[in-house]
Amino acid sequence: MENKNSSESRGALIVLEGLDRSGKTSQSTRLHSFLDGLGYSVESWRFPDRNTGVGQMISSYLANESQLDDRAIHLLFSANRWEKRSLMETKLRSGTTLIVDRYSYSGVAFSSAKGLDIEWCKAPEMGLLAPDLVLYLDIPPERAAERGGYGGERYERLEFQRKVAKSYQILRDSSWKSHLFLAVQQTIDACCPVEDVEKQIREVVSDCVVTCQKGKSISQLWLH
Ligand code: NYM
Ligand code: MG
Repeated sequence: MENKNSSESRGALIVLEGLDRSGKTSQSTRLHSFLDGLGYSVESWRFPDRNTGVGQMISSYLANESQLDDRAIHLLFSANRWEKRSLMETKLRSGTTLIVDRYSYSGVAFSSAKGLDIEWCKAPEMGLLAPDLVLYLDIPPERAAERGGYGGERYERLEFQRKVAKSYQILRDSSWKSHLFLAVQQTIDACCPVEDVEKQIREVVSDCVVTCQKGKSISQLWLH
C-alpha cells in the first residue's frame, strides 16, 4: 500500500509573485475563471489578508498610518500567513485549488530590499505550506511604474521596487532553485499583452492541477 499522503488527491497551491503593478491580480482573476470553467473547485486568496486583526495592523502600516520596526512588520506579514495555514491545508486536502496573490516570496523580497538579512527573513516562513507552482510575473520596475501609476501605499516607489526586483532575483537564483523538486517555479514575461500572459499561465497551471489531482504530497517551505 502506497504512502497515504503521497497518493492523496488534492487541490493545487498556486502562487503568483512579482512587483507591484506586474499584473498579479488581473491574472489571478483570469486564472480563477479558467479553472472554474473547467469544473475545478477553486478559491482566490491574497496576502496580506487584510481581514484579520494582524491584517489590519499590516494595512495601516502600508497606508502610512502607523510606524513599525522593519523586523516587527516582517514578522506580522509572516504571522498573517501562519494564521491561515491550517485553513489552507484543509482546503487543499478537500480538493480545492488555491490561487494565491503573493506569499512568502513577497515577504522575503520586500523585507530584504530594506537591507534585512535574507536568511533571517526566510526563517519565520519555514514550515508554511510549499506552493506547487510559483508564477513570477517578470517586468522591469520602470515598466511596472508606467502602468497607470502606483496606488500610493508604502513601497510603491520606483527606487524601492528596483531593490525588490533585485531581491526577487536572488531568491529565484538560490532558494527557488533548491526546492524546485517541490515547486515548479516559472518566470512569465509580464510585459506581453495580458492575453499572452494568461495563455502562458494556463499551460503551466493545467499540468500542475492535474498532477495534484492524481495525488501529490504536501511539502513545507524552505526545509532544504
Ligand atoms: N508585502 C506583501 C510585503 O512587504 N510582505 C509580504 O509578506 C507580503 C505578502 O505588501 N507592496 C507588500 C507587497 C505590497 C504590499 O500587497 C501590499 P498588495 O498585493 O498590494 O495588497
Ligand atoms: Mg499593492
